[in-house]
Parts: sequence; C-alpha cells; structure tokens
Amino acid sequence: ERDGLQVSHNSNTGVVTLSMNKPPVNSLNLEFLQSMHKTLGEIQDDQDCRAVILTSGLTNIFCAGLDITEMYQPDDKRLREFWTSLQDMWIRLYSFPKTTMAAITGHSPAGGALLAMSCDYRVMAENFTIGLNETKLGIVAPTWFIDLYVGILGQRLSELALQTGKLFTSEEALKVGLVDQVVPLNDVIPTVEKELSEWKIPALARGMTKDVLRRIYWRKLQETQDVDTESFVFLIKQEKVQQTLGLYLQSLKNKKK
Ligand code: CO8
Repeated sequence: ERDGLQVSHNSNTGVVTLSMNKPPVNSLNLEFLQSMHKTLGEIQDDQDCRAVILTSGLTNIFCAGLDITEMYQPDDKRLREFWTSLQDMWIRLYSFPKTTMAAITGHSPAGGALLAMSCDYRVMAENFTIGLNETKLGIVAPTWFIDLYVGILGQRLSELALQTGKLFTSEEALKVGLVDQVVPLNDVIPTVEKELSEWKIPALARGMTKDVLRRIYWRKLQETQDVDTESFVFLIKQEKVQQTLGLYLQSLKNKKK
C-alpha cells in the first residue's frame, strides 16, 4: 500500500491487481495521478506480470473522476501540472502493452469512466453509474476523452450522451457496449479473473495489435500536449465555469444535509 494505491501480485497467474484506495471517492488529484503514473510504470517493467486488474478498494466507488477541487479556484502552476499529470498517466494506461481489465466495483463518472474505457475489458457491478457527465459540471470533455467514447459508443450515441452529460446505469452501459459484462458486486473480481484466464493469446501479437489500434489516439495527444493543456486552462479560468464548478461542489456537500 503506497500513496492510495494497493498493488498485489499473484505469482501463479502473473496478474497484478492495482486497487485505488484513496477515500472518500478515489478522486484524481495531482499527487494521486503522479502515483498512478509511477506505479503503472513499475508494473510495466515487471517481467513477471502479464496482466493488470484495475479496481477500487472503496465501497460503492470505482473512481469519482478528476478532483474538482483541483479545478476550482486553482493555482495556475499547479493547474498545469495537474493536467499534464493526467495526460501522462492516461497515455501510459491507454498504451499499456500488457492486458488491462477494469473491475468496476462502484460509480465511475467522468475521469473514472476514462480509466475504465482505457482498459482492454470492463466488468461492472450491478446498480452503479458510468459515463462522461462533464457538461453537467459546466465543463467540456477533452477531445481525447471524446475519441474514446465515440470509438466505443459510435457517433450518434456519443452526441446524445455527451451533450446531456448522461450517466449510464450498469445495465444501460452493458446494452450500449460501454462495459462488457455486468454481474453482482461480489462476482466482479472472479469474473475478471476468469476472463483473463481465457485470454491465452501470444503476448507479442496481442500487444502489437493493441498498439496498432490505439497509437493514433495517444500519439495525437502526445503531439499536442501543450495546446491541450492551454485549452484546458483557458476553459477552467472562465468565470462562468468557476461559478458552475463552485455550485456543483456545493451541491455534492449539501447532499448530506
Ligand atoms: N472531486 C472532489 N471531491 C469529490 C468528488 C470529486 N470528483 N466527488 C466527490 N467528492 C467529495 C464530496 O464533495 C464529498 O466531500 P465532503 O465529504 O467534504 O462533503 C465526498 O467526496 C464524498 O462524496 P459524496 O458524499 O457525494 O459520496 P457518495 O458516495 O454519496 O457519492 C459519487 C459518490 C457518486 C462519486 C458522488 O460524489 C459524485 O457524483 N461525485 C462527482 C463526480 C463527478 O461528477 N466527477 C466529475 C469530475 S470532472 C472529470 O473527471 C473530467 C473533467 C474533464 C476535464 C474538463 C476540461 C475542462
């Protein structure tokens, strides 16, 4: 256990389970993104690892997405660093040469959905939600989030879901192909493990095929990282955006009262 991440290695199967464990909701702040980036790098270099299960150690939450407090009334330098860390972490996860499967054991909005969509296979527990709900917060999902969505859902469904900031229930997500299986909560990990055991595919061929399919997307971001950061910063600094983010944060806090 280190920096909100728990890594466990099964030496029989070569499967590493990477469990996000940052209460209360696994929100992705600067430090957490950096630690995910670093840990993924270590797993990538681990010769004994052939596949990764990305999951959560928290009840009811896979990942609540980007930490909204990083974007609300931000410090300029930190805001840029935050976004660059997200870009770097995403490039690493999306281009990961080993098999990656998401065990979605709770809600998975926005950046949480991005993590899940970047894996090769997704198993989700019943009765949670997943999707890119950015417009509901008054912000815009970046092109590279949208590219992933379109690749999975197709143009028409993406247009509808992205504009309305729709969160799909697990059952809806299964129907539209956003996740590959929906099972009771306790069956999520065993189902992923079973699926992995069935992926007995020569690693080099599988890895190269994944690379062919994915490299245009992560390279596109890699080549435009600075521009992408500037447009993120520009949007976040809009007064209207700040107001909406503030209200959204407040509404999360008021829920309890
Ligand atoms: N960031 C920061 N804090 C959060 C976040 C978050 N994403 N989500 C929840 N929290 C906080 C809450 O404010 C609350 O704080 P406190 O205890 O101080 O009141 C605490 O975490 C617990 O939250 P809840 O009480 O709401 O916990 P629940 O278990 O009832 O619900 C949910 C969990 C479903 C995850 C719920 O908290 C939720 O819906 N959160 C918001 C999720 C969301 O909309 N995330 C989107 C973030 S934006 C993003 O990821 C992509 C941005 C793309 C870039 C845009 C470019 C401009």
